Amino acid sequence: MLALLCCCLLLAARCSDTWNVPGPGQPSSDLAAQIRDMYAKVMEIWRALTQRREADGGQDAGLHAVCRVQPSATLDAAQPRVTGLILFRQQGPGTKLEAFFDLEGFPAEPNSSSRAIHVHRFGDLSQGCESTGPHYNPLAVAHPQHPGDFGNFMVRDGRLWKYRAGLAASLAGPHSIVGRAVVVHAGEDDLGRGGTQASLEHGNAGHRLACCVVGASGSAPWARQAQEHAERWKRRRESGCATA
Ligand SMILES: [Cu+2]
Ligand SMILES: [Zn+2]
Repeated sequence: MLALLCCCLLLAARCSDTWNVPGPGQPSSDLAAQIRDMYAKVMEIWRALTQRREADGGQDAGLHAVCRVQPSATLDAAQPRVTGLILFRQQGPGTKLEAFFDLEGFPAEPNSSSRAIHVHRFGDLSQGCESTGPHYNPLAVAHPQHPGDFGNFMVRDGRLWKYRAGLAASLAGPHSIVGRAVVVHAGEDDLGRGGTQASLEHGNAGHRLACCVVGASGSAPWARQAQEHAERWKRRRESGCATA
């Protein structure tokens, strides 16, 4: 698209210069006026594209999505209320997905625990996380080869905070996860090694604590999270140095 615009710009600029003063055998002033109009329109489209890129965060023109995690509506009172944010970025179609997971509300156990997170088929929270259906499985393969099998995440002091890259899910194309649900489970994913049919369907990850629907977004939430992530790592490094 941009390459085409560049060609049009060069052609229009060249024609506009050449035909400003019509001479013998040169196109009429009508044609010159049409070319100048075309040039002006191309410039207008170019400016609009540039402004849109700037409004969308400048250099980061990839695909983005957000998922605001809420406790399942069908949880009983004894279950932890997990909330937070999951952000996705994909630099372009065909590239691997990156994600920030930032969740809190898990029991603050003395030892860290491991919780499974997956993409489920439906973005339907009408019956809490139960109505999100099975794992999203567009290629009819076994767990944990589903595109949204994000695996296990360590929870420390009731908090899950992780950046992951190289994820197989996509925000574009026929297997896009936009509009589908992300589910946070109470237990650990056995990654298909449980020796049962259930293990090959969902990894025996326990009941559904919390979930959200993936929605397309601009790049601003990702940029904020990336900055916060960098600051947290800096604080961790500094506190590590101070105690070393
Ligand atoms: Cu799941
Ligand atoms: Zn799965």
